[in-house]
Amino acid sequence: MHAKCALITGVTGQDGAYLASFLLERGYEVHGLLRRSASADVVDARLKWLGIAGKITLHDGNLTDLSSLIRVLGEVRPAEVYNLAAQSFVKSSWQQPLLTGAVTGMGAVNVLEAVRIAYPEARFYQASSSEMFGLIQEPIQSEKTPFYPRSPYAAAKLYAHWMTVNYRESFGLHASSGILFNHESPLRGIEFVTRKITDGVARIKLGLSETLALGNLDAKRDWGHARDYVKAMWLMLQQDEPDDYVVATGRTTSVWEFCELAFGHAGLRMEDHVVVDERLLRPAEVDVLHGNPAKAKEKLGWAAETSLEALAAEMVEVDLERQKRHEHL
Ligand code: NAP
Ligand code: G4F
Repeated sequence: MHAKCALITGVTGQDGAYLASFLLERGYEVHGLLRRSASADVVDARLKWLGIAGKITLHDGNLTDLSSLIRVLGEVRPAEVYNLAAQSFVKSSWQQPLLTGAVTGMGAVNVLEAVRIAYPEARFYQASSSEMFGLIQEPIQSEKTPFYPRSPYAAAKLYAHWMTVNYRESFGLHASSGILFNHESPLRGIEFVTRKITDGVARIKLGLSETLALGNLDAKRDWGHARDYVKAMWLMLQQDEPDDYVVATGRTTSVWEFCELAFGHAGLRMEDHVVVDERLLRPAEVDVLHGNPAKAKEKLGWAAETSLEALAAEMVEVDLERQKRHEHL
């Protein structure tokens, strides 16, 4: 039987790596878009960590280059396209607003255009974000909650989100959006707060440093495990009709509380090590995100499987091993 074929943009990122692994386990032929880098030796580190680097066909391309996307879509003719590529770090989006708009916003439209022009039979997934809720308009956010983006990143994601809806309604594409709340893992980029904390805990535990500087400890997020969340992406593309879904755990926790979990797992007290550095505060903060995943549960049969305690423990353990072996990711 011919394997199902999927194309993932952002395959070298956290979610791309877990999704590729998930699809390979289900017998998919997996293709990924790879942007050219002068550091080609490190760019597939996450795929190597999961032991799948040699199992994916990589194609040279960039979200800002429509011609490369049309070429890859035409060559691969995938049944499913997952658009995960983005400038995804919110804080950087104030320093690079135009690049964030070009990649995170217009880049998604380039992928939609490539699908429409080169292979409209493909089902399309857009990586939308809970950041779009920003200055929250309801205490618990669902698909019906109005958006209020608070960063160039969130504004770019909102544009991409509505363009996905528009291509569905205008051209009949099977285009779905997952409004995913924060999800983390040992493959999370080191600049994001959970990974920064678990890496910091490992360094302090091993005597490599004494303090960890953080920004707003009162911010609250609905944190899940990336491994669980890629399954929701796949389930959306298995539905007869395309749609939009909130994907979340339904539990919100402060940065402070995540620190307590991570430091506590290593037998440390966060109060002895965490310092607040005002330079790490953001020009506009998203104070709290708290998702309602009822629709994903009802229509997709999806629910988060990993507790925050288990997630923090896994991340601390992996970072301890990495620091002991002088490995970096
Ligand atoms: P990530 O680790 O930052 O990965 C981003 C990926 O995009 C990387 O593979 C990166 O390639 C690629 N990329 C960046 N610019 C590109 C360009 N111009 N052309 C082609 N590829 C490009 O992000 P993630 O955490 O896996 O998130 C995946 C997606 O979900 C993103 O769109 C993110 O905004 C969205 N999202 C994430 C979360 C979350 O909590 N993780 C929640 C909601 C939505 P390099 O490896 O070369 O840098
Ligand atoms: O880990 P963060 O940088 O993630 P943020 O901004 O919530 O964005 C992530 O989740 C979004 C989904 O809601 C994605 F769309 C996006 O791509 C990304 O994956 O920050 C989380 C919170 C913020 O409130 C931040 O101000 O942690 C706070 N924080 C406190 N100290 C810090 C720090 N964040 C970072 N990165 N570094 C700190 O030192």
